[in-house]
Amino acid sequence: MKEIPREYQQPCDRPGRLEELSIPGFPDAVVYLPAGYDQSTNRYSTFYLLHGGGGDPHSFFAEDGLMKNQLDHMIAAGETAPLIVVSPTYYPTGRSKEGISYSGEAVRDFGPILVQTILPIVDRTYRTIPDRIHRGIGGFSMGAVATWYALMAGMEAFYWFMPMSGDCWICGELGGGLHPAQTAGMLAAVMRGKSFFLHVLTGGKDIAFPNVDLQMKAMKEYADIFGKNVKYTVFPEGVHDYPDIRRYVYNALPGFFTVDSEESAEL
Ligand code: FER
Repeated sequence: MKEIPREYQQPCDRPGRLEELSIPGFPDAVVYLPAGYDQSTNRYSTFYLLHGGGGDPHSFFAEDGLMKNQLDHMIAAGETAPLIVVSPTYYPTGRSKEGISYSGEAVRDFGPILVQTILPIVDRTYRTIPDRIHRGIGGFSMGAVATWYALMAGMEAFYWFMPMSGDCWICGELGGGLHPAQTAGMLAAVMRGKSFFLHVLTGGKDIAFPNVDLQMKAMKEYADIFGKNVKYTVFPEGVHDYPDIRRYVYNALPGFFTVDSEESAEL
């Protein structure tokens, strides 16, 4: 696991920009547009990045600028091709409830909403490449739980998946840890016969580690489905917080959107 170069914390001389995008029924999403977006007619891959429990679209794109500066530098250095990053929230406008069970319901409901409602809005508003080979999704903690739900609802819409420090709750709260075999079976049923790339990351000192790890061990049983197209990375010192998550994004994003158009024609 590589460290983020220190200078990536500072503003980049080839900066992208952030703007807000309205989504009916939800607070505005934050959208990262790469340097050159406004000066070109290029189309870009899109990565959906989902915040952790209790957070909002500004959790990743906070005023500290760290996530934005990191993306600017990664693109400027050619570590990842220029891309659009969309950070929506799975909490509807005016939510009154709090807590992990409510979050579990919110992320479950969000999977189909993201695929059916939000993707078309993004594809209408921005110069995306609107196919699954150029669409990825990842998130932190409850955002990882949301990523697994989006996968279950949207194998047709996404090719690239990056759940970070969160398990799949299709078999209930903390289900990846409590019901690993059933969870793996449900995922296998949905992903069988599909092309995809799944990079799961977490930390050895992360509160979600046991759940994620049990789920990943159970998924290994399906070697025909979860083979070379699945990567599982555990950062031994990693904890359940945004600084380590930014580091996972730094390490995993260069492996995304790497299938070229010739290959994708066969998929
Ligand atoms: C996990 C997945 C998500 C987990 C915790 C969460 C402890 C989220 C917690 C929260 O948002 O409070 O596997 O393990």
